[in-house]
Amino acid sequence: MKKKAAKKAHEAAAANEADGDLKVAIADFDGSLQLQQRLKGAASVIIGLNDLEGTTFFCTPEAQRALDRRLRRYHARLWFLGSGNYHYTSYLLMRRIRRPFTLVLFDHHSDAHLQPTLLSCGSWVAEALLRLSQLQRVVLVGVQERYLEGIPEALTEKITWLPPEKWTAEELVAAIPTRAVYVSIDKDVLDPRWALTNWDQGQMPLPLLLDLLRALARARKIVGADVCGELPPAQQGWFGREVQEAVARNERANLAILQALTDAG
Ligand SMILES: [Mn+2]
Repeated sequence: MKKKAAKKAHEAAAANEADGDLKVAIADFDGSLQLQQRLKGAASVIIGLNDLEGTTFFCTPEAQRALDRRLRRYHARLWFLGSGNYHYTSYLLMRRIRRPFTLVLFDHHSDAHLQPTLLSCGSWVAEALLRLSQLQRVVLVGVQERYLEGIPEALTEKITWLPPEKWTAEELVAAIPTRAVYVSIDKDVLDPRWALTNWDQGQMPLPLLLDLLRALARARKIVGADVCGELPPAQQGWFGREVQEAVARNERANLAILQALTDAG
């Protein structure tokens, strides 16, 4: 009994905190954020996850249960997830939302292709549309048109794709039918000038992304957000100057995104 009550109080305290300042969490799957000292300084918590198996690209059911258990007690509003290989974590975070909401996804890929069995960085949007009853609509910003091919037809009626000429605050807000919004940002949406990831990238300039985020926060209630698209250390090695420069570029983008979401409250 006592234990249960204490746990409840702890959870309530965490929830209250989340309503005030923007709390930032780092889910450290791959060490890709380890060199981003300023970003780490801005985080309330860094959750070590690199001992979990079955989490790269795909998330096995066992890994999903373990991940859920580890993340459950943290109520941050902004999550940094490392490289795009772990983008499916957005699905687990959105599962917590208890009211009708819209997912606004800034990504070069749609992440909406169903895989037969596993949750993955390419399927999580499809899984969310199929399984999360509170998710009313997905708005895709920055997705290249060819990546819309192959999305199951049953899902497309709940997806709005904004072509480049509609990357404006007005068009974006008009596409969102709910007050509550969850924002997910894969930095592969950005032109490589502004960030370097391990996937092919789009052409969005960072200042445009920041403008859209501020407009979103003014017009709607952002109930949660996440950012991925770091360079995975395993693929790059940490010591070259080019890698250092890429990490610095990604950190600048991350801090600017954090700032845009903080300004807006
Ligand atoms: Mn993605």
